[in-house]
Amino acid sequence: MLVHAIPANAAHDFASDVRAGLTRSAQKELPSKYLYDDVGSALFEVISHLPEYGLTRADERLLRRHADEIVNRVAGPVAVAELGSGSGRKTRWLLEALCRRQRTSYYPVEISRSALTMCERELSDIDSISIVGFEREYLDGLLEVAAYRRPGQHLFVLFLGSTIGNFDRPAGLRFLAEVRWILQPGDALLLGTDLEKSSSVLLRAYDDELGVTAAFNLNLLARVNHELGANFDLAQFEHSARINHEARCVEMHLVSRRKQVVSIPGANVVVEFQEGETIWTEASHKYSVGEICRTATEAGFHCEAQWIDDEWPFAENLLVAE
Ligand code: AVI
Repeated sequence: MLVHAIPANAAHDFASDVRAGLTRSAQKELPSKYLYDDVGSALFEVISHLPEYGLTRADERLLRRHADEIVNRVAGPVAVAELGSGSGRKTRWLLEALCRRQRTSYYPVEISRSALTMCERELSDIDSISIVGFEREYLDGLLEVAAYRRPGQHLFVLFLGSTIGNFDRPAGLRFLAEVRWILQPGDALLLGTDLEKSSSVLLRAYDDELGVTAAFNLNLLARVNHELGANFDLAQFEHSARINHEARCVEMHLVSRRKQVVSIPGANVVVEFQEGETIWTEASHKYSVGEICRTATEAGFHCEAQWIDDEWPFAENLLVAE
């Protein structure tokens, strides 16, 4: 696989985001995109196999069962761009269905180099596929992919796994509108969205018995230690999953077990934590089926079809650019 590498300012962005997030006078926070260094990506892969976390299996089940139908509803010929490909395991079903119809260029866009490598290992045996990875932020990568478009070719964009849920609702709408702006009429977006479910199911899914999600969350502090020379004592922070009923999401926090001071030389900052104070690291918003179509329409798509899993409430939404 050819990989287009990320521009060199990524380390600087990390340092300034850490500084901005941990020096806020209100709730301290770290952006969830930084959960995915090599260790974080590997831990997320394990989370996707946990019995409590049904999201990835539901996504995969829908793609496996409906791949032909989904692909048949997309006007061709197409090139496929996947925003946040992860390991690529669940994408196989769609790519195999497409490759039965046409030779297919597949462009995974990922900020994690190791995820791109895993993705290529997983998918390169498919007949009639060519893979070019982009180690980029989603929209930057999609802009580059769009520049590769051949005359008469449509783009089929995949945004699976309910990653949209990691944006708050207004940011999710803005993101869809920006994707739409890059696309042309008739291009398609397959959007995977986790649906609303009970608080008890969600709390188990985001605070599993084995502690894998806790390790995934705490690894963010380990990353700040490695990359920015900080002295976070991981034993002095605890993972916590919380339901935010108003925002209809589940949040991950890291709770300081005591009053403590942490220095982060690479971000040029010293941070004080009170006992019980938290760093908010992620929100996973859950959607209703109707809301997804309304949001898509506002962003300039029409909702062509939806497929809903019968074991774990999750929807695959095929959106077509107007
Ligand atoms: C990637 N994203 C959709 C996952 C989610 O469910 O929000 C990340 C995750 N966080 C904790 N467990 C999984």
